[in-house]
Amino acid sequence: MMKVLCALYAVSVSAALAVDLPDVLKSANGKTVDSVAVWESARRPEVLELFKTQVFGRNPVERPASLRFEAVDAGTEMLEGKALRKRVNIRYSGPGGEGTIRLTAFIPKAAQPAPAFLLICNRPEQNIDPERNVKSPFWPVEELVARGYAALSFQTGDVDPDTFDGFTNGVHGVFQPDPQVRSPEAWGTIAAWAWGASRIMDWIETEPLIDRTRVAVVGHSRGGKTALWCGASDTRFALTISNDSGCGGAKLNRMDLPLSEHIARINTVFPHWFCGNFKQYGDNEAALPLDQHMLIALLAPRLAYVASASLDDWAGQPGEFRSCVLASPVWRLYGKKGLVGETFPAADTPLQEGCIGYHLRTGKHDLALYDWERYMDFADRNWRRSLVR
Ligand code: GTR
Repeated sequence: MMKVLCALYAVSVSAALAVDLPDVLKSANGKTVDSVAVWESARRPEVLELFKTQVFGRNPVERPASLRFEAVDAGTEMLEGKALRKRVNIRYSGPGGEGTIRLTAFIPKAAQPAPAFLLICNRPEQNIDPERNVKSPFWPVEELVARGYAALSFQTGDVDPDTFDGFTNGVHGVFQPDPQVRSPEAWGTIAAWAWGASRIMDWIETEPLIDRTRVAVVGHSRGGKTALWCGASDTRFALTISNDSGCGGAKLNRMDLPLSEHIARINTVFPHWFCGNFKQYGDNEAALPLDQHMLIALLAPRLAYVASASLDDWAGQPGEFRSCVLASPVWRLYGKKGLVGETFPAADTPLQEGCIGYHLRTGKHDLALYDWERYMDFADRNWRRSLVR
């Protein structure tokens, strides 16, 4: 019986793999991209534009002239003196009003300027408790600091509420106050959250205690989709980490994984996450001029990491893995290795040799300490850090 089931699984995975996917190294004009110069001058901008116009939407503004940083806590010793905590209100205004992103940063004393992990927090605020009364594995500040990393986080709801409000609230309302004139290419909520992470990078660039050249952006699930778009559209992030990001994140849209989320469903349940144009691809994946491996390819030649969880079929784990394999040729153009390992790995055996890391954690849809530990291992390895333990 077991053998039959395994055989059936193998058949269904190989059937799911036999899909016709757009080639990341073939331009819309049919030309094969065979050099970094052509990738950077032509194909990469073309792919980035496709994700802007067809998936996440176009931002009306990048760094607004009105952006300012207000120190709420200019530096308090925390974690028994091992870290300095800073809190900053990142404020901006536009034609429709103003907004504030509240940033918390714990910077280790032992390693300054410190490399950093910025968490896009899509879970309730107690997960990122600045006082450390609540210690959630979702943001393990103590462990990050112990390994010499600064831990930064902000709440997605500060940038834009996670509800379909007709794009009147949050940063949408600040910069595009009239939703009546919204184009099908206008930014959705995921793009807005990614924009918020970029504004934090604007602050990092002013902070001498953080090494701006070694900053990772991390997100889980809807936050993972956001991290990928953030890293793709803002090349200041040296490492982009997608944890269980699934549909609209790392998972291939065309791979037929019946237990996983599909475009039609995500657009119905979360009509505010993507741009208007993305709606046309529900139950019509074949019409997409892209697939999600091309989103990961936009991170090259920087570092990328995709993680899945064994019980998280909804995120389509083999589709998340396969995207990493199919994005890898872009790293090879640079003479680097993308993902090292073409076979879907067993649980808890991370693949970390190339510039793309991948692991499948045993367990459910979550951002767990195991995930963070592997992300830090990958950063240690690539940033050639002696372990500060
Ligand atoms: C689910 C959604 C997923 C994922 C998840 C989450 O309901 O279908 O795409 O983003 O939420 O964010 O936890």
